[in-house]
Amino acid sequence: MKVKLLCKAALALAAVGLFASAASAAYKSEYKLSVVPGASSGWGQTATFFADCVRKKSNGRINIKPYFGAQLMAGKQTSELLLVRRGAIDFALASTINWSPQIKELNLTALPFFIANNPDRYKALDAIEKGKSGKMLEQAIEKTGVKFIGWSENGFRELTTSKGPIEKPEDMKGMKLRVCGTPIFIDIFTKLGANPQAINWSEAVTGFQQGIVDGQENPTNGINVPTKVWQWHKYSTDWHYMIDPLFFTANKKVWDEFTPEDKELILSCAVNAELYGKALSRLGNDDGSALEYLKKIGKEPAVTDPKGELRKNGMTVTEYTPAMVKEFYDATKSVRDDWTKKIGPDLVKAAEEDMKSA
Ligand code: X2X
Repeated sequence: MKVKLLCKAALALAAVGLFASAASAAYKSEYKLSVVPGASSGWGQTATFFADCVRKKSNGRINIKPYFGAQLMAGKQTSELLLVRRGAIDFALASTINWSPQIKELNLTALPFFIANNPDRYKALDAIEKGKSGKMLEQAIEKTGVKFIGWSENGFRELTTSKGPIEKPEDMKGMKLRVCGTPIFIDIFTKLGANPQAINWSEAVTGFQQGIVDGQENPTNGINVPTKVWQWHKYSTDWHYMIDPLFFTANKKVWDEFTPEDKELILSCAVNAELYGKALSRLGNDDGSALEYLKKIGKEPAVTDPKGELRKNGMTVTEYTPAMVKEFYDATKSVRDDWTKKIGPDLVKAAEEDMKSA
């Protein structure tokens, strides 16, 4: 009897072993991770951090390779969702901005001055991501047939211009500004009297060199400092008008092929990558805890004062007071009203409630 039981147990163990090795044998030799900007951006560094973590924890069994500069979609950043769904891309560290043309709910964090109008904008954002509205966003992403893995952050988007400074809505009149090809941006800047030009990021930098626009908007830490924006622009308007949360995502079939243990492993790396990515994004904008965290994990960056870096390179940085934000908040009311209808009033209301609880 005992022998029989032992035999059965051994057979069962062998079956599990076979199954597990069959599953990992089926793994691809490389998983492609899509990233829109370059490797030195905060976004790019977060993607590398995640891929390294997964490779290390899996002893090299799971090899995720970041592809920077939107190269997996030939520069067309708003095609990323389609390519992840089709399986041409396995993983993406995606931006809400680039996926919002297809997933209208993702315009929530692009509502102008919606989050910036809170006393603590990072707390407000975290409350959204952890709250009911965050769940609704995750569901909207997964409804398209991809796996949501976890949040990260490109950062609050600040305006950099060759003309300036911009202190009130009137100062924006006629400014030719590069934006990405996402409709809400056109509405915001048109409403403010500027002249928005939709250009993919892959072509934008050459455009800045050629001076085809007067400015652009992107996060200071994540993009503006790494691209040395001072080469083209002399003013940074720190109005925090919207934030660009990033999220790790995977093709559903690719995800489903991982064993439960490997899914856990990947999810745990995403948790660490979120902490790392947020620290990079918030460095110099918080009470010092971002820098402390980066030091603790041995990842202190070369530039620890990104705003100071802009000033050091000759830029005028205009840091908005709540009263200045309020003026822009009022000036963009009709855009928030229109887009609330498109995004879904229930989601916007849930986000307002989440932010109140922050
Ligand atoms: O295109 C941009 O500005 C960028 C790099 O921030 C995004 O992909 C949203």
